[in-house]
Amino acid sequence: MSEGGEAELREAFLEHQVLFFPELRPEPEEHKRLASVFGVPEVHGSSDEDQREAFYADDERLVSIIDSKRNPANFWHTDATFRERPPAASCLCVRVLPSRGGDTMWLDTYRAYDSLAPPLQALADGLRAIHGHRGLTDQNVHPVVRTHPETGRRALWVNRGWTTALEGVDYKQGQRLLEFFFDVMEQPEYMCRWSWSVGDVAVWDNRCTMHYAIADFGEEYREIQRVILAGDRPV
Ligand SMILES: O=C(O)CCC(=O)C(=O)O
Ligand SMILES: [Fe+2]
Repeated sequence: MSEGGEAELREAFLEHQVLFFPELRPEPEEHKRLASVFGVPEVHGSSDEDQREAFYADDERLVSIIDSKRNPANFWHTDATFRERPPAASCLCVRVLPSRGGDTMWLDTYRAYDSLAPPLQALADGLRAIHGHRGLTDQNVHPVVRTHPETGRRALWVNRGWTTALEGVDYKQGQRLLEFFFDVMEQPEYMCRWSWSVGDVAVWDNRCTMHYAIADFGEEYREIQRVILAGDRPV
């Protein structure tokens, strides 16, 4: 791909937050190359910080192959926010599809922040949240409102999957506030849904989106190939 083409893709990525490449069917090396347009591939989490079991399609362990049945992601989340430096982006190809179902949804967390009245934005701006489940993943504290390092836009940045409490806030009060933020974020108006064909690739920005892998395909097999891209410490 030309340098101009890559710059255009990066621009579209920052503007649209999720990009789709229908039926690209990339081999692992091609997948890594495509993902590299959007950042620096990093090794998939080791099992002690991420429950997922994975096989690797390459020696560097940058391309993982994951069985969706054994590693469901049917909850709203942003990838590995329990890490100190969560992945900036993820690039996914669906290799095996069930006979029906298995769509994925994403939502725009900039719009969730923008929807808050100024006093509620100020409340969110002042809070920090704890991410991760002790014994299962790392634990780290991140701001509830994240400023995107490239666009400068602010996004609500808590998720049902990994955010467990608010720092320095009474536990019960914190749970109510988190529920409020999740409700603000999880609006159909902010969502898109992709019905996969085999070989489709999606790349999304973890700094301003959440996603949900719909687990509606019973006992059927579904397999994904995935590359994650290194990220900054959220500010
Ligand atoms: O399988 C999917 O559609 C998405 C799974 C997921 O959450 C991920 O790969 O980060
Ligand atoms: Fe995910």
